[in-house]
Formats: sequence, C-alpha cells, structure tokens
Amino acid sequence: MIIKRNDEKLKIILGRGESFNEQYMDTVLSIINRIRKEGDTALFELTKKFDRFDCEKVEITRKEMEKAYKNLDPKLKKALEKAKDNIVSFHEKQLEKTWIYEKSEGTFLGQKITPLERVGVYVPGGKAVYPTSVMMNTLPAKVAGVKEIIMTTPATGGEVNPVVLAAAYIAGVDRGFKVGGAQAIAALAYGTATVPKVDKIVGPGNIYVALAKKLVFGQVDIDMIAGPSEVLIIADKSAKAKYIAADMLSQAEHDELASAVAVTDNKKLAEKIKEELEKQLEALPKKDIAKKSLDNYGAVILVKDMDEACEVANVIAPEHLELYVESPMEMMLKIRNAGAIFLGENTPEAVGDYIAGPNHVLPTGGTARFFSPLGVYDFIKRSSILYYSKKQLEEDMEDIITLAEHEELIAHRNSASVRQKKR
Ligand code: HSO
Ligand code: ZN
Repeated sequence: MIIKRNDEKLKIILGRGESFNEQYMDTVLSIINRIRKEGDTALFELTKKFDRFDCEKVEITRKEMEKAYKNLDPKLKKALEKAKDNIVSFHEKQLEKTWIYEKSEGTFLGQKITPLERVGVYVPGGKAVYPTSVMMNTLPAKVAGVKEIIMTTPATGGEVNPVVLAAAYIAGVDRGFKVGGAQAIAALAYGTATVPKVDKIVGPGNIYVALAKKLVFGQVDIDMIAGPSEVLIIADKSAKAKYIAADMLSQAEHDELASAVAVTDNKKLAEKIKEELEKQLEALPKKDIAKKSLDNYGAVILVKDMDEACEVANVIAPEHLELYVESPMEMMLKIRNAGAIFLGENTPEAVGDYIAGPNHVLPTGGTARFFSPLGVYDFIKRSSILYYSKKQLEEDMEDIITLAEHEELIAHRNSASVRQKKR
C-alpha cells in the first residue's frame, strides 16, 4: 500500500484509463445499424429485450417531471436547488461573447457564438444514478442557450428513478425518453420517429453506451468518455491523516475500479493514512466496493519532496486533485494536469461533487492531459465573420491570385479578379 515512485503499482495506476474494449464493438455496431435502418421498430424491440419494458408510452413529459419534483423530500429539494443556483452562477462566468474588430477601414473580422440547437443528455439506469450528475450535464447547456434538451434513460420495467425526474425538472430538461444503452445513443444521433435527432450527446454510461458514443461521433458531437472516478491527494506534514483517508474513501466507494491515491514526503503521515484507511473502511456501508477499489488502484506514494509529488500528480493527471498542504496556492502553479484542483484542508472533493458550482463531469483516466471539465463552451459553436472593403480586396488581390494559381484553382482566382478595378 505504501509505495515509492518506481513501484510496479504506479504503472498499474497509470494504466487505469485503457478501457477500449474490442469485444463489444460488433454488438454495438449492429445495434447502431439497426436503429439507422429500422428506427422505432428496432428501438422498441431492443428496449423490450434489454430493459423488459413495452414502449407504449416511451416519452417522459415535463408535467411528469414536475410531479416528481412536487413529491420530492423538502430537504433534498432545498439541497438540489442550492446546487442548481451555484452551478448556474459558476457557469455563467464561462459564457463567451461574439466579437468583431476593424482590421482596416471598412474591413471587419470576427467570431460569432451560437448555442447548439438540441442536446441529448444520457442518464444511466441502475443504482448509481446521481441526481446532481443530471444537473451537471444539463445546466451548462441551459446557460449556453441550447433550445431543447432531451434526456434518455433506461426504465427497467418501465420505472424511472423519481429523484432523477425531479432533478431533470429543476435543471430544465424539456423532454425525456425511456430508452437506454447503445440503442438510445443511436436514436439520439440519427433520430427516429419518436426520438428527435440531436447535435450533441453528453452523459456517462456503461461500456455499450461509451462505445456507441465513440461510433456516432462525427454524426453528432459527444462529450468526453467518462471512466471510473479518481482522486489524488498531495499532503505534507500539516495534513491530518484522518481527513486524507476520508477523502480517499469517498472516491473508492464509487466503484471497484475507482482510484484513490495519496502522495506525501512524510513517512509518518503515510503510515497514519494507511492505519486510518483500515479503520474508516470498516464502518462504511460500501466497504466491499471501497476495499476492492483500494486494492485495484489505491496507494500511498512516498516521495522525496513536494516537487516530486507534483511531478507524480502531473503524470497521473487525476480527475480530482486535492492539495492538502501548507501553501496550496503556491503549489497549484506547478500543476499542469488535473480535472479539478481542491485547495486546502476545508475543501474535500465532496464540496465539488455536490454544491460548490464547478462541474463534476471531469476528465478521467489521465485524459486531464488534454480534456477540460464539462462547461458552457461544450454547448456553443463558433463561426468566423469576414467583411471586406473594396480597398482591402484590391490590396490583397495579387496574393489571392498568386495562391490560387499555385493551387491551379482558376475559378478561385477568377472570383477575386472579376472584382478587380479596371486599370
Ligand atoms: N465524484 C463523481 C461525482 C459524484 N459524486 C456525484 C457523488 N455524486 C465524479 O466527479
Ligand atoms: Zn463523488
């Protein structure tokens, strides 16, 4: 459990993101093709087969969501509404504006921002559905100005978790459909008579959903593919082992494949973390999952100093990074790869999971090297704007002609030269 930087276990942790699974590819591809060709017929047949649900009434209306919202436990309602307000205020800061500037007199260049028209949010079924995730996936799209948000979720036996419906109501989902799996992704990507075609699909799902999203990419846009959740905690001698262990376990309880790692230069602290983990684990309702997760991808890494701790964090590129050290702001400057950075003793990851406002849909499996948190920018697109004056066109004429002739695109040349002033 306590390892050094060159330990084999670190290689295992670094390999955690390799989830590509060929064996499901044929199944998923054939599901997508069936939906493309047969539409609703295939969608309803597959739903009956996998979710044991007869799709007579497959649509979930806003009215039904409202009903679930009204029946929600008041304490839960209050917490979800507070989360919503915080998520919205944070994401409003991400809004981009159309811009335009005058390049020369009468010539303007710029960039126009347009929200996507229609977005699909996939909500997985089963036990581990998080109402906050419904909001985290939906609200940035709302803030961006997306016109219509469609939710799909498998309804095993016809039932959808009422808290999911309430969260969808709070977040502003417009319509829902009781379909799931690769067939739901294909329906959203290509459209059927019942399920409208969307421009982008977001939201987590099982291996079938993840593969289907990869395969329909290009037909629609997709978000990043979310893997099991992860935390890495950098701690110095100022940190309390009790808190570190609690934070590691909050990640480990998510999934047997979740990863919880602490990195410290203090041997005594490392030993205390190990003790605390064993102690706190025993009291957890999800101790079996958490234990397996710690065995799979958990570790306390003992490093020589805090610079090495930052290097380890940058190589692992964790989804969540906690800097539980005396000067977290200073240390943050050395961090390049992390989905979200939690600073100081009073900022456990749960703050970000639930209530603070930044998105909890974050890059996993080392993809924080190149991906960002889900945000408003994922639901807008940019168009370039060009407006030339006669004078600027004259000025650039010769170069356009040279480039067009070089590419042997004479119609291109003509479209400029036809506008040339007669000399
Ligand atoms: N840690 C998860 C989010 C979550 N936790 C939802 C609890 N509920 C991924 O960031
Ligand atoms: Zn969590």
